[in-house]
Amino acid sequence: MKTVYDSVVARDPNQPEFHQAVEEVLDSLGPVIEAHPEYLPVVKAMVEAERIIQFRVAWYDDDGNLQVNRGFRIQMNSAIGPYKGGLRFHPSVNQSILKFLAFEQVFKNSLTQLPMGGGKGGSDFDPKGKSDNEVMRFCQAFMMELWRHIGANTDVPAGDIGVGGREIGYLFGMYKKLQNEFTGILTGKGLAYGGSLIRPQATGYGLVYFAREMLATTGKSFDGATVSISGSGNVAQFACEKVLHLGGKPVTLSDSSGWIHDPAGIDPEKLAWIMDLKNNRRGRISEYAENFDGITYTKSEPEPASNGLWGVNVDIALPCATQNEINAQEAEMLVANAVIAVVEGANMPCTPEAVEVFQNHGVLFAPGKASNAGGVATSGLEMSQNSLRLSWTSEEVDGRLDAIMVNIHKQAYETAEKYGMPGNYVAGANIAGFLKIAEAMTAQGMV
Ligand code: NDP
Ligand code: 2IT
Repeated sequence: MKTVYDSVVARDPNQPEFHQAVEEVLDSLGPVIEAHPEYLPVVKAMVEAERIIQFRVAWYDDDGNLQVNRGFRIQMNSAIGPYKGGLRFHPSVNQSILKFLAFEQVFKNSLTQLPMGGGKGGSDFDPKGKSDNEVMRFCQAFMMELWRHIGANTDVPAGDIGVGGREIGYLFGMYKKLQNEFTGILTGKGLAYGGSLIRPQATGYGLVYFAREMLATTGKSFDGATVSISGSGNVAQFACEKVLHLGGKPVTLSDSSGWIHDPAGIDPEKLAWIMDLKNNRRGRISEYAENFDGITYTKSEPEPASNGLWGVNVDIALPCATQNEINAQEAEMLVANAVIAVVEGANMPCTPEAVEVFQNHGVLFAPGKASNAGGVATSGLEMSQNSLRLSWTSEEVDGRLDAIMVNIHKQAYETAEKYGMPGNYVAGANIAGFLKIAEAMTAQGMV
């Protein structure tokens, strides 16, 4: 394992986020390789992307100036199905970040038990502050290259940071025009053109369903629990909504400029106001403090340091913004306040040192690849509906999502027990996700 890790670092020394994601998985796989030495070659192959596409995205802004961005698609692993995973539009996007996300996606998608391989893509384009027309022109320019690399049976992208319903619509329209085919090549589509009910809610809802299952193992629940949530985008908003459904009290949210603390709790009416602020007006979370009484707003600099958000005394923490947003010191703050559970809504929001703090103090901790899998799982359900040319009801999709999250929890929990690490959801998720891929890759001759 050490040699695999060393070769990953030697090949791409400037990819710290990718190294971090690989190291966490390799640390978990020791007992599996001991039991199945025949799977060592699988590990060696899995850390190398099947294909990486990088391309120029040239577009004109509203002032008529040429803008040039970089576009990517990492096609990481197709052993169990077409590449599947989101697109991220954020100025920080580079190969390291997309490779870490694509690598995690492979395990996550395997855990859903749906036939989806893993991929991720995006651009260093920043949608913030751009007009709708600029976003549209960018999306069209991006798809002018991406379209030749994707397909309903090849690679099916979706949203992630900076890519929501608006962007998916523009991307889908351009694909359809180029390919002259109406097909399920993206998920997270609008309901009017092949989207699935509950897909917008799915990551946040699924996260809370997973957290509910974890809490139940120790006889606890969301009822009456205070909850800190970071981010205020797609995942954070619907995590907040589901926490409210289950009787919890969300007290924080954030964006890249700062965070708010509402000790009285973010109720459904305030959440509706936030959804309008973020999804329609595209405003900043600081406006929440100006609009409601009794709120503290704290600026976060430099991002993504949340500058105290994790110091708020809560029972449950749901980081839903971005990678590495909880470090060891912040984990210590949560532990000092006797946090019961930390459940990752974002991908890799806790540093390895933070995870160690939680595990050493008996805090229930779930890695994003298990707890945020509800989004991609519901994307899988959208793909099924597109293939069937049918639409299921919200109740049907939500019921399937809940069942999938219960099953992922069960797999992670039971696998950790089986391999002698009870309660270690990181090891459980990594091993359970790996075994299915390993079997498929071995059967297919490791091509
Ligand atoms: P959104 O773009 O809808 O929201 C992201 C939120 O996080 C915003 O509030 C944003 O603030 C904040 N944020 C983003 N980057 C930073 C940063 N560098 N520092 C501080 N705050 C930041 O994205 P999603 O809600 O879709 O995604 C959030 C996380 O969940 C990501 O890690 C994503 O990979 C993960 N995820 C998403 C899924 C999905 O279905 N959408 C599925 C599974 C995981 P601001 O607006 O100021 O940038
Ligand atoms: O990180 C993720 O799982 C996502 N951004 C969702 C991917 C998808 O294909 O729905």
